[in-house]
Amino acid sequence: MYQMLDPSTLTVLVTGGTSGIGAATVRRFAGAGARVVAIGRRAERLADLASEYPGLIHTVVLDVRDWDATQAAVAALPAPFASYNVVFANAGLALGLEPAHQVAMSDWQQMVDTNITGLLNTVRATLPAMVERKEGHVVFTGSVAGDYPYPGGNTYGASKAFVKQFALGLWADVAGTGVRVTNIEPGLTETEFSLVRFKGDEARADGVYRGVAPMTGEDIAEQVFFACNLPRHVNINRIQAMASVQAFSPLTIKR
Ligand code: NDP
Ligand code: 8X3
Repeated sequence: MYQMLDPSTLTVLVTGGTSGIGAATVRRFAGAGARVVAIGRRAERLADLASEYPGLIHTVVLDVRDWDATQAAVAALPAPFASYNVVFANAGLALGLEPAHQVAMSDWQQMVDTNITGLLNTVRATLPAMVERKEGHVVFTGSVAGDYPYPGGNTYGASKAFVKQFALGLWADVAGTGVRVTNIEPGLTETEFSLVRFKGDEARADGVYRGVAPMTGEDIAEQVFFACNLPRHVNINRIQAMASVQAFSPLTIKR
């Protein structure tokens, strides 16, 4: 019988825990007996989540774009949550689908600040302690958008290409220290992602998923759970998954 890790030995720090993939991952791990640090900006969402698993979830209201606040939040974690051995750097967003010559500069800045700087803040604030403890796992939410370009994906896709390459570089740095690194690259997944991308336009967001079966936050959480519970001599470098209705765009010729 193959021996997976016992999830109750895991303490999982999840950024973007208030919604979608992150919230599903919080529930997946806490439901299996792991301790979870759930992080996001929306305090009420975090409180509701914590009430579902009394004692297992510690919540932190944090904007990951803020380096000082991220460092302070990690330093202030109480026992036993301070002994985290999984960090799921998942917080992120896409804003708009405009072509590069029309997009609002503030949208590009927010995506870079969150998807790149926020992710780096999360890693730098948490990694040294895991290396010191000789046990840990950094998991990222990349995206198929980091592999395959599409019109209007410009900075969002580039930010996820950064995540892909950073994950490989990080693995090159920490392999052999006891810390693992995995990049999860989902495709179409129904969360609040499109509502955020289209700035609250519910009809447009719903239209993305209408008439098809997208993946769900739970589908992605299961992939994170699998990668983290494999025995410690195994490192999954990346998992790329698409909804079974999704595929690549053809190359185009503009006439
Ligand atoms: P959601 O919008 O449902 O969740 C995004 C999460 O990120 C929220 O919990 C939000 O929390 C958090 N977040 C955003 N900005 C910040 C910030 N500055 N500081 C802290 N937390 C922040 O979308 P998803 O669950 O889909 O997105 C999760 C990740 O998955 C993202 O990185 C996204 O790019 C990626 N992804 C999504 C896909 C999809 O099709 N849905 C496919 C591939 C990748 P709060 O607002 O409370 O701060
Ligand atoms: C989200 C997937 O295809 O909407 O990262 O960019 S996609």
